[in-house]
Amino acid sequence: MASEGKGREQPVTEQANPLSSSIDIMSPLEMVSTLQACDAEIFDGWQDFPGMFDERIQKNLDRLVDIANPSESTVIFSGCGTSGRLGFITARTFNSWLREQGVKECYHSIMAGGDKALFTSQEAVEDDPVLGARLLQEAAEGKSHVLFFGITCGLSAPFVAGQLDLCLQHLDRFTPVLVGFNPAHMARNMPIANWNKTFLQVIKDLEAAEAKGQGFLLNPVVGPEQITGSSRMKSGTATKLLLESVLLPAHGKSFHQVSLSLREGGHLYYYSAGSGSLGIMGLIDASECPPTYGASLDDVRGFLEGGFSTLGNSDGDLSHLGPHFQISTDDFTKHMVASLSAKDLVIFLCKEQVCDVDQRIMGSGCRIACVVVSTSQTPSPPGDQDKFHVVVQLDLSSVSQCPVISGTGLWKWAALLYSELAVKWTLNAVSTGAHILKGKVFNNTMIDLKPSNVKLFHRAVGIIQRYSNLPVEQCRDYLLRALYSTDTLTEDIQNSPLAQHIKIGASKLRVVPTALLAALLKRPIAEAEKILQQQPITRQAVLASLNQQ
Ligand code: S6P
Repeated sequence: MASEGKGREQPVTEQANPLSSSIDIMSPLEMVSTLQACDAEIFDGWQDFPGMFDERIQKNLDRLVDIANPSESTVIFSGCGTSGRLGFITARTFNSWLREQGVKECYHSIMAGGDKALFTSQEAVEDDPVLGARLLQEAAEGKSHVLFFGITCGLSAPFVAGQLDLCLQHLDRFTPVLVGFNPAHMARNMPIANWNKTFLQVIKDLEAAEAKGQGFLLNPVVGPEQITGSSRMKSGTATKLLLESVLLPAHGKSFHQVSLSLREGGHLYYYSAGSGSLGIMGLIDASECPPTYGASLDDVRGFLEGGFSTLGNSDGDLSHLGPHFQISTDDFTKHMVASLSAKDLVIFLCKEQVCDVDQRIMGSGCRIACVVVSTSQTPSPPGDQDKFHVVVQLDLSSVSQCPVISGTGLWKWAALLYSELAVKWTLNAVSTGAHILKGKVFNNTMIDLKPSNVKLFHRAVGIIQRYSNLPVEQCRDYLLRALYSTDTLTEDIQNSPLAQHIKIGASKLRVVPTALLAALLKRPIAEAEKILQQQPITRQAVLASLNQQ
């Protein structure tokens, strides 16, 4: 069976970053500097690969600024997981800008898995190229020209491949842009179920279109992630920067303006107090924790003042789908406050000054922190900071001096985008640190991922292989044994389609650590499960087991 990267170079987005190889044993302060050092590679580049400032990338950005004329074109963003969410928030922000100018909205976003995937991960949809193409076709209906941004950090999502392929078949109507962070030759070259092309083949067609100015590949290399494969981090940031690097000047031209809580079994809540899209960054960050760290839907959650009406999603209020779709701060007060305990941490996201805190939250004994983003040059009164255990001030006022954005009217929007980025960095650091402290990371690899789609299944096999050095077939067997909690892989299991394994992988806990431990110790699965029950911190369990051998 083919495996991710077998016989080929590992894509950069799947490699381990040498700078963070000891992040699992760092102090929180060291963790933050390590996250920062890795983030610096977004701008400084990585090895000899073409980075953000590469001539081809810059030329493509310039061309796209010309094409993305908001009064003339329709712009559609699409992606899976973080990539889809960042497309959503970009469309949302730039549509409000257009509304404010009295111009018809031109931005749309497609999120694999629909609106509910904005804050609960729906990983399996990522593998469906036919669905991707169908949704794009529907979104593009009646439009004469569509500028399509397909976002897939790993150059791997079949959902996006299907859409790019549709565009490439109809270059008279579509201009496809692929946003991702691997060199083209590292794109995934594995057969895609129910389809006749690999991602690499689609990229070859896109490169041919690029040569004729009919398509674009925006794929600067920004180096491996802080936590291996966690593309929500650097790749997510770079996605946001690339999209905004096109749209901010395009708009300017058109309008002539220029975890400790988690470790103790508690919860982390982001509470957005009137901070609009900053609260959406909280929802996005929270939604990433289940697929990235195998966290439960309750571990990290985001709440937004105004709920769905602030979110502005196309399907409207989804709160009837269940408690995890109840996302307003009113829902938080109604349903969550009663169960808050001293183990929980509530982080308030505020603009300009710290916000008021409901007495019931204060009285619950939970820990409260505040992230305040200020962009104004006239500082607001600080507010009552004493009630918070920690206040993090993100002062962005000096960015307004930057000559590129000092023109009339542009600063307001640039300030919003910078604020979102600053909040993204801060919350990514908080949730990453919390999960490291909870023991989800070994060296800088998240080993407790859920094998819930094809990419994650192969990544799981790769993790077991990296640390056990066993042949890939044996690693796959260990993964199956852990998935089915058995040491006997019957013909039935062996012959089941990958989709069946993935279905189980979506709900089962600690599959990869169990498989890895069993592989390292050559012990039965039941024994590995027992060891991990006694010592849930994965590195300690692995090291203790190795020491005892
Ligand atoms: C990654 C995140 C995932 C990815 C999704 C899309 O930290 O958990 O949800 O965003 O799998 O990946 P890609 O490579 O197509 O952008």
